Amino acid sequence: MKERPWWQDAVIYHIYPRSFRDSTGDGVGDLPGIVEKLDHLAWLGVNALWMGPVFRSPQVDNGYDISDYRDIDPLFGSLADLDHLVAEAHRLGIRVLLDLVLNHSSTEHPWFRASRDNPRGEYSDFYHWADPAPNGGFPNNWRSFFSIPAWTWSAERGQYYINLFAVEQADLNWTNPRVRHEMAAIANYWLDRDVDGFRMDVINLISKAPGYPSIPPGGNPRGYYIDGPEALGWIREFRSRLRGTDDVLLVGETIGTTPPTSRRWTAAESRALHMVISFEHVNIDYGPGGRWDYRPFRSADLAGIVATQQQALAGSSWPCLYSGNHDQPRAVSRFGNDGAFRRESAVAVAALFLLLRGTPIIYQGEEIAMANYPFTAPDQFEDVKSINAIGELTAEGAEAGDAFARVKAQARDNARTPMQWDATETAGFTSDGVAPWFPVNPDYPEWNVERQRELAEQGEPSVLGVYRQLIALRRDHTVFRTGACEVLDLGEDSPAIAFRRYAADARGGGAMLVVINFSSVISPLPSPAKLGLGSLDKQPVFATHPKTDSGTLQPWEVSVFRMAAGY
Ligand code: ISL
Repeated sequence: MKERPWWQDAVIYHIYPRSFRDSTGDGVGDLPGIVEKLDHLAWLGVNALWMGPVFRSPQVDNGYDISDYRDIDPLFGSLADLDHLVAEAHRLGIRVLLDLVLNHSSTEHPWFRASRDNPRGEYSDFYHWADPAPNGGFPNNWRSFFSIPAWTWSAERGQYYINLFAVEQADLNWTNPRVRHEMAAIANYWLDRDVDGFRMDVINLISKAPGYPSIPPGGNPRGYYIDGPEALGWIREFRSRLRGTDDVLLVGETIGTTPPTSRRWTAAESRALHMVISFEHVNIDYGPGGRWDYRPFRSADLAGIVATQQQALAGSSWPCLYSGNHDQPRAVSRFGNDGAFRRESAVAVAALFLLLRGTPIIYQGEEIAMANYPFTAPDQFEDVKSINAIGELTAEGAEAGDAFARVKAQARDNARTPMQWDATETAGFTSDGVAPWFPVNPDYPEWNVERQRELAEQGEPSVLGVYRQLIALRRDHTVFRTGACEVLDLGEDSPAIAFRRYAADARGGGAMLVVINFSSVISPLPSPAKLGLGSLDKQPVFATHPKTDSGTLQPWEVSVFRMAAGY
C-alpha cells in the first residue's frame, strides 16, 4: 500500500515574517525572531510552517516584489539565519515551506532593468511588453488586482509592460523557456538548502492569452490571465524539474479559479500541484462590485461553499483548509463575532477549518482570536492595495467616509498587525521603546499568547487551548486525516453547519459527526433525521458546552460525536 504523503497528515502554520517577532529591535519581524518562537508552534502541535517571502525586495508589496530570488533581505536576516531556522524547525519535527513569487518580479530585479533598457538584449523577452493600442492607449483593458490598469508605460523601452499587481511588480513572461528554466533553478536552489516545499504565489496567473486580447464588457478574466491556456502544463514542467519531487510539497495560490479547475490541477495524475489555496469561501462577502462592496452572508451560504469545495476535491484531490491569511480581514471578525462571542466564535471557526477533509493552514494570530484593527482614518493603511482602493473608490465618486468604511472592513492591513505574544509594551513583538513597523492592536493586554496559554494550563477556556486540542484530535483520530467528508444540507435557514467524516476505506477507523452553531443566537439542534442522531455514541469526543438534552445549541456551540460502528 502506498504511504500517504506527509502533508496529508500535516497542520501548517502560516507566518507573516515582518509581523511575527522582531529580535533585532528595528521594529520589523525577522528570521531569528521566528526561531525564538518555534516552541510556540511545537506546543500547538503543528508540523509545518509557511513563511511569507523573505527574499531581497524593495518591499513595495511587503516582499511579494522580489529583486533577488537567491538571497535573504537584510531586513529579515541572512542566508545563515535561514539555514539555522530550517535546521531548528526540523529538529522540532516542523517542515519549512517558502513562498515563491514566480508570476512577477520587482522592477528592481536586474532582469527587468536589462529587459527595459535593452529591447534587443538577452533579457528582452523576460517580461510581457506591448505597443500602445492604435489610439495610443493601453494595449488592452486588463485591470490589476490593485485597482489600477494592468499595464505601465516604460519611457526607456517605449512600450507597456504587464503588472497584475503594483506598478513595481512586473509579470514574468513564462512563454520564454529561459524564464521557465530560471524558475525551476530557483526552486532547486532552495531545495538544496533543505526546505520542504513551496507555496506558489498566484501561480494560476502565469499564462496570458496569446495576443493579449481585451476582455469583452462584463466578461471574466478567466482564460485571459486567470487559469490561462498554458498554466497547467508549465506547472507540470516546473515540478518535473525539481530535485526530490516526491517529497516536495507544492501548494499553489490560485486566485479566481473554479472548483473543477482546482480538482484538475491537484489530481494526482496531473502531476502539477498537491493542493491549491482557492478563494470561494473568502469571497463570500463580495457583492457585485467586488471586494469593496460588502454583502452580509448566512451560515448556509458558507456551508454550501464548503460543501462544493469538499465535493470537488473528493477522492484523488486534496483540499487546503484556511479561514484567513495576510490578504484577508481577520477570520474571527469576518466569519465569527469579535464582540460578544469572540472566544466562542473563534473556536467555532477553528473547528470548521481544522476538522474538514484536507490540510489546515492556521494563519498567525488566529489561534488567539486576533481581530481586525480599529482603523479610524485612511492614512493609517500601509498596504498598497488599500491605498489604491481608496484612490479608485474616490475617483469613482464615493464619498470619503464611505470609501474608508468599505476598505476598512476588508483591508489586508487588518491581518498584518504584530503578533500578540504577551501583555508588555508592543505585545512582546519587539523591544521596549521601539515602534513596531505597524501598530499593535490595542486589545493585546487581554488577547495574547501568554495569557491564553496560562488559561489553557489552568484548564480555563481559551482559544489557544482549543486550537491545541483540535490539532490533537486530528492527530489521534485517523478518520479526521484520512476519512471522506460529507457536509450536511441543513436547509437555507439553519444557522448550524454540520459534517460527517467517515472511513473512505477499510483503514479509516470509525466515523465522526461535527455540529457547529455558526451564529450568535441559541438555535435548534438540527433534526435527528438530518444528523443521523440515533447512532451517536453518548459522549462527545469534543464539546464546547456541557451536553444538554434540550435540543438546542448555544451560540457558536461545537460538538464532535463519534458515530456508531457500521455507519
Ligand atoms: O488582490 C487580492 C484579492 O483581490 C489580494 O488579496 C491578493 O493580492 C491576492 O490574494 C494574491 O495574493 C498574493 O499575491 C500578491 C500579494 O500582494 C499577496 O500578498 C499574495 O498573497 C501579489 O504578489
